Amino acid sequence: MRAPEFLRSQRRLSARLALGLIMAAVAALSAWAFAGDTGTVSADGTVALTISSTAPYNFSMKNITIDVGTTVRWTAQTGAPHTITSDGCGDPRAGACTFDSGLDQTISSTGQRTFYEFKFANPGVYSYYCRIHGAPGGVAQSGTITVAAPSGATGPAPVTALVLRPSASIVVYQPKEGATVVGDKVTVNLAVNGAQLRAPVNGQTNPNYGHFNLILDATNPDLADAIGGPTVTRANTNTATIENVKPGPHTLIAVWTYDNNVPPQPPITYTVKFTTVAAPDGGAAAAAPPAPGAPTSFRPPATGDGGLLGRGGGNSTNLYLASGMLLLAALGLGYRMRDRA
Ligand SMILES: [Cu+2]
Repeated sequence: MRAPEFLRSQRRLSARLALGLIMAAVAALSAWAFAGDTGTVSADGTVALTISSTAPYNFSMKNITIDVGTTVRWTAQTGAPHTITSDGCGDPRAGACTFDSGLDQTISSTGQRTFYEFKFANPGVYSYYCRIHGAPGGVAQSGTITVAAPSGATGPAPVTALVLRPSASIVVYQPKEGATVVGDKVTVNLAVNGAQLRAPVNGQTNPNYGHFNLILDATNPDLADAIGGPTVTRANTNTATIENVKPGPHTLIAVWTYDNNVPPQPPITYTVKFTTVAAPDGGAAAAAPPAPGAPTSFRPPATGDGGLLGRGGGNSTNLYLASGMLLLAALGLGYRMRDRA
């Protein structure tokens, strides 16, 4: 007998978390192996960094080591807006908010500020990121400035992405794994546990908030790239509809992102494989409401300690399930009556 769906989800999540831990450890080690680039210090004691001209944006040197008293200048190459923000400004767990160019006047080659500079007067390891394209902990557009004291001492290593990662998990209830969906519209029901859903907010990486990004049949293995691509459906509610889905097998990856649309690392995802078939009349709009006889597997998202992954009591889950089915039945009836009118 197969384990209940929520148990299998948990196992998948555990396996991913274990893999994520290993990946994060390797990433942390390689980041430190590459630290030590000294850049080019000009006569006036300034190190120049540029920001790549095309997405995915990043800094010309992610990890550099400089002497106390050196000024670092970041210069934009294109009109794309960026910020230079120390990790603690986005997540207090990462430490002090030492510098932040801010969102109100971003760094861009066509804006009023084409560069940002900061003089590092104290030894330490300063991790920073772009509020728009990165997140604290070395996620996406980010870097580290190691400022060495004359003795060579630098201080403790920065807080990693894994430590700062939101403690959220997500689950897709519909379509179910292996389901067949009739029509070219796919209704997706999903939920998050351990964080709150809200509309995207520019520049925010609060670990307690975020939204879903639904990627259908991703061709780009880089999730962060895929999120910026054409196959993504963004959702800040528990239901989303993907339209114009061609008949055939599909893979849906739901990705949880920070408010600024950047996925934490390792990513928080849930994957479902399903198949769509054309509606009998060849028409387009057969999927919502569900066609007669189609499986109506829908469970409304539990909230708070109800738990999405079986942490809560089974009875309340069944109640939710029953009320959800009733709600769907009522909706279906409503649609049918409306159709007759
Ligand atoms: Cu940026």
